[in-house]
Amino acid sequence: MSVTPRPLTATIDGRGELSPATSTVRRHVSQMRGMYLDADAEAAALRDGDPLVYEVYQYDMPASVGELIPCTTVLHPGRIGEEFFMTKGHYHERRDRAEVYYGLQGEGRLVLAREGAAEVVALSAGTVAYVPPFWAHRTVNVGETPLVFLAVYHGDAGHDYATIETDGFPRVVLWRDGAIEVLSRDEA
Ligand code: PAN
Ligand code: ZN
Repeated sequence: MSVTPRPLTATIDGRGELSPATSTVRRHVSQMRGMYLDADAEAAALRDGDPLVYEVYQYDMPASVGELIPCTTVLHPGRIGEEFFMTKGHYHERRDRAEVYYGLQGEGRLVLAREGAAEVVALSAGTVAYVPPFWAHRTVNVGETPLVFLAVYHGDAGHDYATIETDGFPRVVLWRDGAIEVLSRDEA
């Protein structure tokens, strides 16, 4: 039985942690096996202490259409080979559910994909980014400090990671020849 939520306020501290939160996710390289282009660099990172890539602090709400779920992501700086640290990325299980991101700290990119189309937009402190219905989304930290953002999405959206684990994203964001490069995955 779902519980009707009460009004809530929460705060986001200086490192991006939402408090109170009812669930926390911490993803290390080992939880993203196969998602980075460079398998040797991934293996080296796993041998070298399996670094923490990102953390998510969420205040869970009932999984129903009228609800909104607030959460923050702290995406650490780093790379696997040339490829910047990134989130796994997902479609919403209910594909027609949109989402809003609000950048709080750091310098990143939001990679969006839908049916072969792809867009990569900048996400930094002060950016409001709209993830439209039906678009897969992943964030990438292209800076040297944590990328922190607030996300708000529908209670019943759900997360489909399996499609991304199989298909990947059509764009990759790399540090190559001293510059941030966005390339088609096939030409990287
Ligand atoms: C975000 C993401 C969060 C972590 O809150 O869930 O940044 O990324 P992954 O879920 O892809 O691991 C969001 O888009 N929620 O719907
Ligand atoms: Zn989402």
